[in-house]
Amino acid sequence: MVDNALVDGFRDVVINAAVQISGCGCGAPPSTAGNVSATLVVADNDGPSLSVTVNPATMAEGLANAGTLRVQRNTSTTEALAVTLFSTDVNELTLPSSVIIPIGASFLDVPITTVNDGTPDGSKQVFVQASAGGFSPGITWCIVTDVNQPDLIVTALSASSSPWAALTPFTWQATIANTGFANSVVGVPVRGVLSQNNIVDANDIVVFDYTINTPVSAGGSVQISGAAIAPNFPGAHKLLIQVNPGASVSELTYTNNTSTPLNVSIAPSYTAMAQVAGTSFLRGSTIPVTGTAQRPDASPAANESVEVYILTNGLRREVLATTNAAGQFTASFVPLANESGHYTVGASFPGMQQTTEQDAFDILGVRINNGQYPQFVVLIGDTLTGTLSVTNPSDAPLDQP
Ligand SMILES: [Ca+2]
Ligand SMILES: [Ca+2]
Ligand SMILES: [Ca+2]
Ligand SMILES: [Ca+2]
Repeated sequence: MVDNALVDGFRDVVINAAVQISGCGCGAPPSTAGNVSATLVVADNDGPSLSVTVNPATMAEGLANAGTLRVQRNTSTTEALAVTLFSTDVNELTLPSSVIIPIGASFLDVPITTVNDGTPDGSKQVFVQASAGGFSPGITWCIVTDVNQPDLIVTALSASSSPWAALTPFTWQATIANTGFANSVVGVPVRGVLSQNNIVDANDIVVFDYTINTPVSAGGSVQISGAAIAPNFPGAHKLLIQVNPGASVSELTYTNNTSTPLNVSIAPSYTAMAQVAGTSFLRGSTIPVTGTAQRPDASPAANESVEVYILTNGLRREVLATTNAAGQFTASFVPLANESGHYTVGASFPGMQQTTEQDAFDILGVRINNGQYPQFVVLIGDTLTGTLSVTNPSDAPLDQP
């Protein structure tokens, strides 16, 4: 859902997916949400609006104080505000039909009552809404269940500060909470991945697999931590951890098992420097490039791939080389037969798209008539007069003998 800073009011959006609600972290139960089409009402939060959150997202049946609905306003608190509350399924969840956010308060916490319906009906999703005249309503979902199962979620994630050097260890810490109604079994898996988005999927790089070696008691939490090796993928990533990634352990909801992403980055495990012997070359020459690669501790980066990049006029070309035991490399840049101009060169860990100039050279040559074959129409015995452009695209003067 996009927060577009416009006063839109209600809009209907047809979705075909499992719904995950950011406010409560809850979603459609797996048994009902597999692949359904539904109309999602997108409420506006620009202008006077109410927002609602339910805590916890999953509640047991038959409790007078099963959880709390927080009703929040985004307007001045100088007056009290009467709010109407609505539950889509009063056989599962009831709320007071109206409440008043008092003067001076921006929100009100309302107790939620869940209903024992006397039938083994599993987990039910209930939609709750708060509305008031002149305000966009607040909407959220929660789950009312009679299933005696755990519900594991990741409530905190941190890691040693990045950039991490590639191929070196980093440490991570997380809190796994159980918001369900039974203790979890021993041995629930936890997976850590590096992702480019906020979802654990097949494109991600798995950085660790961990096993929780204690039960997590209902209503309780455990701290877990470990060390893992930063993979050789320099750049920006999101660290995500997911508890019970394969749904191998039964729990109430599987859509709330992934952590909030933690932005991290990985630095290349070595850097490289390139140089070209000489400053000017004749057209058609192969240009020899040499250099060295080294680790962050200044030791040689032996037997590693190095990308040599050659830049001219916005064109970037790459030549791959491999370092020897002393971290040295050689590469050959073969220009096109007729090209000339000013070139800059550098070397890096492969794939970084670097453009930093480490050395420069010129390929000498002139460009006549802007690269077109000159054509002249002349009569026999006539004298032709005119001009022909001659350009020196290199930075080197062409007045040397
Ligand atoms: Ca029920
Ligand atoms: Ca029931
Ligand atoms: Ca869960
Ligand atoms: Ca991903």
